[in-house]
Amino acid sequence: MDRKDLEEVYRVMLRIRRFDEGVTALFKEGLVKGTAHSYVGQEAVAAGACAALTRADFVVSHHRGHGHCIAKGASLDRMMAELMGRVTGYCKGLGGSMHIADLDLNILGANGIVGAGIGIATGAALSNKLRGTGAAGVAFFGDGAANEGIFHECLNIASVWKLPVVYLCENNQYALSTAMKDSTSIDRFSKRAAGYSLPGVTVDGNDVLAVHAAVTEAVARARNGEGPSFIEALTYRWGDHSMRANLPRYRTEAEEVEWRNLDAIARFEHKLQTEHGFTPEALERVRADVESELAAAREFAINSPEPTLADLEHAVYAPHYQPSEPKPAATTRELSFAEALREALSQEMERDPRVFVLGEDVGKIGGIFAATRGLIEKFGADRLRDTPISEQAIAACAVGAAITGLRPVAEVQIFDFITLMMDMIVNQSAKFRFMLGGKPTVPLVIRGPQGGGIRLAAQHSQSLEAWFTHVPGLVVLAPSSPYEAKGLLTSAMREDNPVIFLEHKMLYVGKKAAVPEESYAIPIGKALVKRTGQDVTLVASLAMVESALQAASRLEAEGIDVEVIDPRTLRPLDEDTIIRSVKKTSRLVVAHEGWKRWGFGAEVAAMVAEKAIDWLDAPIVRVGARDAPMPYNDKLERLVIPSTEDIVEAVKAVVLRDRAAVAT
Ligand SMILES: Cc1ncc(C[n+]2csc(CCOP(=O)(O)OP(=O)(O)O)c2C)c(N)n1
Ligand SMILES: [Mg+2]
Repeated sequence: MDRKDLEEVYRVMLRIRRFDEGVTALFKEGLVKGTAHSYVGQEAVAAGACAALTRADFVVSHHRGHGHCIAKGASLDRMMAELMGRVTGYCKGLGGSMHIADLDLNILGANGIVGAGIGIATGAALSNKLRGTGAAGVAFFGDGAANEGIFHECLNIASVWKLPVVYLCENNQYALSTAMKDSTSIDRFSKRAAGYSLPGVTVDGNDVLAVHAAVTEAVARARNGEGPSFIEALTYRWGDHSMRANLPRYRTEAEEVEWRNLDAIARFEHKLQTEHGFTPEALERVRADVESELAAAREFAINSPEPTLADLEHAVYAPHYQPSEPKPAATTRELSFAEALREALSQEMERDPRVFVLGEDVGKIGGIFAATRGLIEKFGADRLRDTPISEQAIAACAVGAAITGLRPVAEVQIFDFITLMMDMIVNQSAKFRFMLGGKPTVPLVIRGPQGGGIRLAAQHSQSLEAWFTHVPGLVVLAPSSPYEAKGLLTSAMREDNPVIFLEHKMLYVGKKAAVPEESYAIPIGKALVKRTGQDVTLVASLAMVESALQAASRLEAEGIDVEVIDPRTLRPLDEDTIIRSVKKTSRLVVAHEGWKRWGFGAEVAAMVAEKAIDWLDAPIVRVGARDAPMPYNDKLERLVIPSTEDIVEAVKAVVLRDRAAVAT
């Protein structure tokens, strides 16, 4: 480092310290609310690491993240405004301390979920590798995060794929109140690196030049295609866990004093003066500059307006992809559900080089349900990525890749395994755009087979759509035929919001159907009236659409005229089409395979009750699975899943009850 660089590193360390000391004071004044986590004591880690990076390199931060942002070049004005919840802040006041990010500076976000950033960084590294940018990045995380499962999944996958990333554990020796010695089976985290064939070192995290040297070497390795490295920086936070925390003591005063005496800034000042010829006046000038920057940041933030409800509403979803409905296709063939999915993937991957697929067994064998079969021959192993059995890492790679310019499609081998991806889907992908003030997009698809009917028992047969339809920020698509499968998957890959794409297993084993040869996209949020009728509206999803149509044919013979609606998109729901139909028929039955209680049908029923109760002539009836896990025994499974007969009975109950009333 030359003199200018050394001065800049010093300036960054001071900025970090004075910023967080200022934030602590503002928190006490009530101008910074909620909570924030001071980085004071750890300045050398962020300053040393980021001095080894270019602007194109990325960092992923964590809850104690102000230092990383400042070191990567974030504006103090906009950071301070964010902490005060102002619209001029990095996240328009929607994210706060734990979510500051600036994708233009390749600061990919702090995180309120311990360990999640390790995953997002792994995905960002994959994206940089696939895009051939030559950039690398640093994942900062604490000693506590190094005991999360995602740490292990990601170090493994990054090592196997030789991703350009540096895992930097800021070991401040405590995770909230829990000391490392009480939570960790080894004395040095760097020893874990060997378990993943990575180089691992422990450095003095209060020596900024030692951190800088270690990260410089690791970044060079990453850029050379040699893969990830692990660095443990030993350090100490001076304050309590958070500004809000008011905890009983869990550290001794002697230990706190010992570490304050190892102050990284005082040590660096000494070095600058004794080894690099800096005068006390030169250092004082930097201090004065930093004080005036901070005063200006405080003023900027205090004088900034607060966000409005419109800022909030705009931030939840990026505009949905909206194609025009396909023209009647010149050529159609009969395709199976899997063939239709495969054709959508193939055509879209040809059209858009940003699309790639990852998941367990999706490459060489093309997925256990064959949705990706044969695609590896066409697109290669980089774009058809077989992964380890690491659902968290798969979902994390999708999130990290989606926020850095790619459009990943992640397969969940069986949908029940999505439980292991929940943080990445619900806390990360669904909220990323929102937490960052409504600017970024998160174009990813998570797809896979769900539902029962093929005797796979309780952990391989669930219909879990209600978990995802409940979450603002997600799009939930539910194809009911090969035609819908191709058209909806094409839209999903062009959509700028995270999509949960549900593929019912019975459709995989169901009939072939006519599918246009050319690429086409079905609009998101648009239901299809599959059959028109006058007596009752029957809303059905996924495999229940076929059952509903069969029920309608049977009921026709009994003089009941059923209108069947397939929402196709469960979220955002096409409420207008359903309401219009109910206003015509005055009766509603909803049929789905998920559990009836607290399910998708409950939402449709409540929505219709709120918007059209005056048009209803009969109570709304829901048909859903019995309130039990899926049994293995085939006769019992058939009793749990709603049958065509169940739908027929429900419709009759609604229509005939009403007719009986009219007759009497
Ligand atoms: C998954 C998850 N578990 C628990 C928490 C609550 N929590 C927030 S920070 C923290 C301690 C984290 O320790 P460490 O990773 O060492 O970071 P440090 O706070 O020491 O910087 C805990 C328990 C959380 N936010 N997320
Ligand atoms: Mg810690």
